[in-house]
This record gives sequence, structure tokens and C-alpha cells, in this order.
Amino acid sequence: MGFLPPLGLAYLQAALDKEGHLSRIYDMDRGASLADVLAVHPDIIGIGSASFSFRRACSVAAALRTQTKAPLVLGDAHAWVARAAVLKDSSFDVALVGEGELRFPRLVGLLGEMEAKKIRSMDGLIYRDAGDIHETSDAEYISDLDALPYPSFRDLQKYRTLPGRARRRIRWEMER
Ligand code: B12
Repeated sequence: MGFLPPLGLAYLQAALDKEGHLSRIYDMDRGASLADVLAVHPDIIGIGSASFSFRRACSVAAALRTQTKAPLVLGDAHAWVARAAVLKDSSFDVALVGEGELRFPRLVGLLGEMEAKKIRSMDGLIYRDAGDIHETSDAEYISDLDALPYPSFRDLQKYRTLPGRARRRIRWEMER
């Protein structure tokens, strides 16, 4: 269980907001359940996982797969390091390797067109096609981080104390 809010998800939600996609963050380390996720009838489900939590992420994906046809997308550290291996023997349909602020909203925009021929045009993706696992070209890094929208913490209220402490620290530094 992390003690700081998952910053990557906060950035992704802000990016999805900017492109007009509705999204919710469900934090299974903070009491969210599969039933909570399924209750909103998601069109696409993204799961972020580090390597140490990948087995658990696979169990969650397998359980979701029995109850929804929504595409299951893996992101975060384990997809970066393990690449194509993350789709082998897992229920994930796609893995997004690298930064997600520009490409995850694009992927969501391809909803209903998740066929391989559409998503192969995007960089930094691992996907299945006719039973085989494919990888597109390496993802470009985002060149202008300042242009990204400020992260959204609206679904991460249970972590609220730590950003407050960080802000005080900045003010303390400025006052010295
Ligand atoms: C800050 C940080 C921490 C902080 C805060 C983590 C937090 N909750 O925010 C603290 C100090 C708590 C921490 C702890 C640990 N950390 Co740490 N941490 C980092 C660090 C330096 C930056 C992460 C970050 O905030 N990046 C900025 C955000 C915006 O980027 P991001 O998280 O990568 O998210 C982007 C993409 O990954 C993607 N994405 C993310 N999630 C998702 C989900 C979906 C669905 C999709 C499509 C995309 C996507 O899009 C996001 C936006 O571009 C990384 C190294 C790095 N440079 O990435 C290591 C790193 C993530 N940590 C790592 C490790 C091992 C740990 C610890 C296990 C260390 C330990 N032994 O205790 C613990 C685990 C704590 C826990 N239970 O979660 C490893 C993970 C390695 C791995 N293969 O899994 C990393 C990669 C460092 C490394 N190179 O080894 N960590």
C-alpha cells in the first residue's frame, strides 16, 4: 500500500478530463472493490501495476474478464520493464508502455475499434492479433511537461494530508 497518492493515475485522469473522457480512479489499496468498478459499466479499464504487484493485477484482470467485455489495459512500471511478457498468460488486451498522458486518451478514443489494425498505428503499445503478441515502436517521451494539465486528485481524497505537507514544505523553503 503506497502512502503517497498514485501520481501517474492523477496525471492520466487530468489528461482524460482534457479530452472530454469520463473517468474514475478506484484504488484497491484504499478499499475499492471489483464491484465498485463494474457498477459504473466502464467502456475501458486501465490497471496500473509495478512489478511487485503484477500477480495481483493479473488476478484482478482475470476476475474482471469473467464479468465484462471492456478492454483491459495494463500501464505503469511493470509494462515498461517486462514488455510483451505482460500479455502472455494474462487477461490484459493491451499494455501501454511509457508515459500515458497523450496516448491513453488516444487509446480510449479508439474505443470500439480496438482491432489490431487501428491500434498498431500508436507507438508504445503491446497488443494481441490473431493469438500473437505484437509490440509497436518505442514511445516518444513527452517533450513539454509544463503543457500537461495539473494532476487530478478528486478520486484520491483519502491521501489528502500528504500533498498538504508538501505544499507547506515549499512555502517554508521560499520563506527562508
Ligand atoms: C516517486 C516514487 C516513489 C514514491 C511515491 C510513489 C507514489 N505512490 O506516487 C515512494 C517513495 C512512496 C515509492 C515507493 C516505492 N517504490 Co517507487 N518510485 C517513484 C518514482 C521515482 C517516480 C514515480 C512517479 O511518480 N512518476 C511520475 C508519474 C507521473 O509517472 P508514472 O507513475 O510512471 O505514471 C506514468 C506512466 O507509468 C503511465 N501509467 C501509470 N499508471 C498507469 C495506469 C494505466 C492504466 C496506464 C495506461 C498508464 C499508466 O502513465 C503515467 C503518466 O505518464 C519511480 C521511478 C520513476 N522515475 O518512474 C519509482 C518506482 C516506481 N518505484 C519503484 C519501487 C520498487 C518502489 C518500492 C517497492 C521501493 C521499496 N523497496 O519500498 C516502493 C513501493 C511503494 C508502494 N507500495 O507503492 C520502482 C518500480 C519497479 C518495478 N519494476 O515495478 C520504480 C520504477 C523505481 C525503479 N526504477 O526501480 N516510490
